[in-house]
Amino acid sequence: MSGRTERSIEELYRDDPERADALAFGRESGPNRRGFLGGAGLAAMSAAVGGAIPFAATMPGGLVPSAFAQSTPPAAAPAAPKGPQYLKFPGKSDKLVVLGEKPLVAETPEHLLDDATTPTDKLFVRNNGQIPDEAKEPDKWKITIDGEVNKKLELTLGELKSKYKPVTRRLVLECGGNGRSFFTPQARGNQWTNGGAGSSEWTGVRLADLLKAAGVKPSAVFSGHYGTDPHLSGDASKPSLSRGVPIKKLMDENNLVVWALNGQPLPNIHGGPVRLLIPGWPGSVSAKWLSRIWLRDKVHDGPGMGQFSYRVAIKPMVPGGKPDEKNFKDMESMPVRSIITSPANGTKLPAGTKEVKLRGAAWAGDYTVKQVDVSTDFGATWTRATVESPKNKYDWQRWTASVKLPSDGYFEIWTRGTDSKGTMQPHLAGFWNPQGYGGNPMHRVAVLVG
Ligand SMILES: Nc1nc2c(c(=O)[nH]1)N[C@H]1C(S)=C(S)[C@@H](COP(=O)(O)O)O[C@H]1N2
Ligand SMILES: [Mo]
Repeated sequence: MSGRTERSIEELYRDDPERADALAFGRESGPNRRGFLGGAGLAAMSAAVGGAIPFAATMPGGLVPSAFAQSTPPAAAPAAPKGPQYLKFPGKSDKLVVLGEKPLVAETPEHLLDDATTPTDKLFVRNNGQIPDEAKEPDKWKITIDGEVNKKLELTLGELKSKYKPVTRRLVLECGGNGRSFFTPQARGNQWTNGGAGSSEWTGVRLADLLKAAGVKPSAVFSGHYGTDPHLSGDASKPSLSRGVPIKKLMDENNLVVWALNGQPLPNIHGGPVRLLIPGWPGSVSAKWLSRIWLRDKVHDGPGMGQFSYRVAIKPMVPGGKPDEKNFKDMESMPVRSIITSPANGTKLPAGTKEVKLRGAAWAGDYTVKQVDVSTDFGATWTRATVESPKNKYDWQRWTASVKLPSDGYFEIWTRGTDSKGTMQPHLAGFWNPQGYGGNPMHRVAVLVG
């Protein structure tokens, strides 16, 4: 050992993952490295972070402590990047973490989701294609509702604003792949932790009002949503993404055609001047730069539909195994998820700290969150958090809790949400699928006391 002392395990991993692995596991990084943190490894790690790990005895076998898990590059990655890459984009926080550049994708670290209403600069960004140029005359932006309707509807944004009743709601927008990085083996796609979500104030008109005006025919069973963003290849005839929902979900009165975010005109990067917001389901159905909603007499087949996109296995499959398309169905409601938004992962607290106040958020797709529990001893014992009501349906729920610590040392704080159906967050991302949907294991933050 070098004798250096890091401030936290997180930093140890961030600055020198190879050395951190060598300390913990007694050898270089490798595919089998996950899963065993031996007594010697633990002692080496404690020495390196300058603190004991008091609850090591109850550390579940096979689990990598959160501080490691969150900053260890996937075993299959060719070159370990040295720490996260931060977003540089006008109007967006430079603390968002870039997950992909082409297309541009960036997530919000959990501790930046500490506001009750997610500010626009902190809301995650997910694109599948190119980012279109900003509309010069937003009020002339046109959307069309056609297909299985009595009367094709063509409306400008100006007409939307003047002819229909505007509503403002705080709604969770969450990427279908949120939590993907927690799958083992690694699933295909952007490696989201928990930061592909936020709850902001959205203003627009109810989609249901527009559908009523168009007159939905009984033959309409599904929708297809279109935006104007060019395909990554530059081929303008190919949509970058076009998904849809069954008619029952489409008619939900909580769906909005949106033109403002947190009281300001919807920024171009978030799909301005007009986007769809269909809360509770994968974000991919909430088309940005909305140009058309096509009502169809069969399931939609645009890019992003079918095969393994936004789909989960009907019957559990072997993790990493060969998927059979017939065993897949569209992901609908997002699963229950709770996050700790304060303290941040890797926080160092003064020696002698005996109590830590926690803040967080929890949400559960189409459902509500009925309970949040927190643990400081790897789940051996749990403390009930105080969970607020959502501001309106499809909002997230803020929660607070206070936990006691028995001594100085390294602790992990875990949070576990339970939805209104009684479903809890699991310890691990289960029900593996090739593109990694539905990963919602408990969120864990590491704190070092003293
Ligand atoms: N036209 C269009 N709409 C889109 C996308 C896209 O690539 N093009 N991405 C979708 C996905 S996958 C998500 S998660 C959300 C992200 O919205 P945001 O970038 O405003 O956070 O937009 C959805 N709407
Ligand atoms: Mo997404």
